[in-house]
Amino acid sequence: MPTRYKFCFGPWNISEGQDPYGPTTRPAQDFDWKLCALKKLGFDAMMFHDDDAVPDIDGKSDSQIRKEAKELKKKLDDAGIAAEMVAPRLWFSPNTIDGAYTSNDPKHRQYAIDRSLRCIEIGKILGTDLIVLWLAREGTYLREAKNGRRSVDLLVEAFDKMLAADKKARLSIEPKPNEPMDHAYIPTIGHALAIAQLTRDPKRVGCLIESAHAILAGLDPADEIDFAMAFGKLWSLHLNDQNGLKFDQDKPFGSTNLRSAFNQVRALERNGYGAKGEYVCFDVHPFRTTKPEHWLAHLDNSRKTFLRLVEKARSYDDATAKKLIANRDYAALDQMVIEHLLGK
Ligand code: XUL
Ligand code: MN
Repeated sequence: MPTRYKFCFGPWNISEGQDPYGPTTRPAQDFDWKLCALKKLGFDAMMFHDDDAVPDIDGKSDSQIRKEAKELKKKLDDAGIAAEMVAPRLWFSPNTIDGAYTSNDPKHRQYAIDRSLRCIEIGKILGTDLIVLWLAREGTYLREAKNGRRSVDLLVEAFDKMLAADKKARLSIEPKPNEPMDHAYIPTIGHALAIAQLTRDPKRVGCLIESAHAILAGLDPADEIDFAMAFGKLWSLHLNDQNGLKFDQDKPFGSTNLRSAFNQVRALERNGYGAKGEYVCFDVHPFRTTKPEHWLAHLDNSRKTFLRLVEKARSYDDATAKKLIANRDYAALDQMVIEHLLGK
């Protein structure tokens, strides 16, 4: 049975256009507007940072957090929208300036763990066991500033505390090789799956692949998908695009390299991604130039491109490809792929 894919994005994907060099270019919209937009576009789920779910989380008590998470759950249920995951935002607070789980300050490491446990509680209330860990500041600007071996131990210690706190929670590590750090400690899927083996419950530590992050690591996102799925550990996905080794661009899926997007879709198809309920999420942003009336196009377009590429993957001439491969005629194979993507 071919997969019927389910789609997802986060409130941060309807962003306002600010960059390090200039202010917003679109007026802010509130959460209800974004949820309504998600529903109108026909998406199935929303992904959350802990403070997307409960704003100003650090200033709130546990009971206040529970109350607000329950209110959000009701809102999502009423809209018929699922919460795909919750991710602790461990890169904004003054307590995470020097990293979170790997900070050199023990008080700050404790903050990161306490906040992660709160995030797991929010996930439980929203009905998701998936906790995404983008380890934004777990790395260095200056290699001598931290001990890399100790940082691995600290990461494992933090993951173990989360796994112990909730026997159902699954940790999905989202690697990114750089930005904001010069070098991150968990830059690739290989690192994420290797560190999983050091934890108290490796079966509950998997990964999330973001196309742009793989490209920034100089890797092919399709190979990363095949690798993670060979371990049964691709639990979420942030499809987008990236033009070379620059800042994290979060372009619409297929915007830079349609052939790479095609190969990512082929990898998802051959591994049965989605069969266990996994969502296809688009971690894409509108261009800064986008007018408010075109604000959702990057999300709608990414899904359209994805679905067109699913058609292309399913109508790919496998029999001819096999013959060309057997004859080592890769020039003809190359042209066959190009013509298939161009259409007749
Ligand atoms: C950062 C990134 C994040 C994570 C969620 O590059 O991709 O938005 O996906 O924390
Ligand atoms: Mn992402």
